[in-house]
Amino acid sequence: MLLAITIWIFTLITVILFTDLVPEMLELASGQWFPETASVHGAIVDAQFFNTLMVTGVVFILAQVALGYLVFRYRERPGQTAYYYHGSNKMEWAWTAATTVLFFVMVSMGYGVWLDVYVHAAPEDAIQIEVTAQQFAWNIRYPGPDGQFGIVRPELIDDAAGNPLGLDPQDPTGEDDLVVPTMAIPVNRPIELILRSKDVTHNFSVRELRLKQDTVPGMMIPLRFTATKTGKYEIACSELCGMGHHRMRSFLDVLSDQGYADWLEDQSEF
Ligand SMILES: [Cu+2]
Repeated sequence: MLLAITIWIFTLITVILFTDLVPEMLELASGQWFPETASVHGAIVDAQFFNTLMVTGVVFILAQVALGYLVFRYRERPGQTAYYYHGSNKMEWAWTAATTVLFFVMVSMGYGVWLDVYVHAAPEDAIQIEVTAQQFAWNIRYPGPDGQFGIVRPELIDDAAGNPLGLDPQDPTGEDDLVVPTMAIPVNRPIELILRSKDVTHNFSVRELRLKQDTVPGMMIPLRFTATKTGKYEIACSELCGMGHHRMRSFLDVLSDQGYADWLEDQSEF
């Protein structure tokens, strides 16, 4: 009896902790869980997260209530002895099927966002930006006015000489390439990032954009999004990548169209 009640009480406490109620009472800011979203797909990701939490929450509560009930129902009583029961194949089929259906329904709800970020080609007017991670910095490259990235050669990489990507000076398309340590983009414009890494696996992550993607040596991984709010957001490396991992960060400035144009002009003056 005591065990059954304990199970129910723990269930209740868990549910309360997961709602906004108690964190607010404890004066933890209710928005502490997620920073406000700043991208088109971010709102959908949040909705998906919320729906998943609701569905799993309901299943969790039902399962715990049933567990407590069974503990209570089959408690020790005089004259009652335990016996072996193989279980029900029918029931096992039923809940396995139910879980499978639930899983596929939830996957299909989030699938569109996944396709937009990783699979569907970016719109024509998307701005392409290359992001190359290295221990322990981010190199952000813009193709410049010609819209084309210059050729890079690994053997030409020379951090000390200011050529961290190994840009080939023989290649004219690379002459106007802009390589900077922080990223700036215009608001409400589709962006296509191309993620690369020079050494080990890093992870490009911006919380407000709801983006988190590994950068893998030897791979060019596309990441497409549209920022919806101007502001300054942290770009953090979210993959433990070595001793300096903690200081591997940069910033993303989401600017107005004019602000972005001004920023580009400022950069090319160097
Ligand atoms: Cu890193």
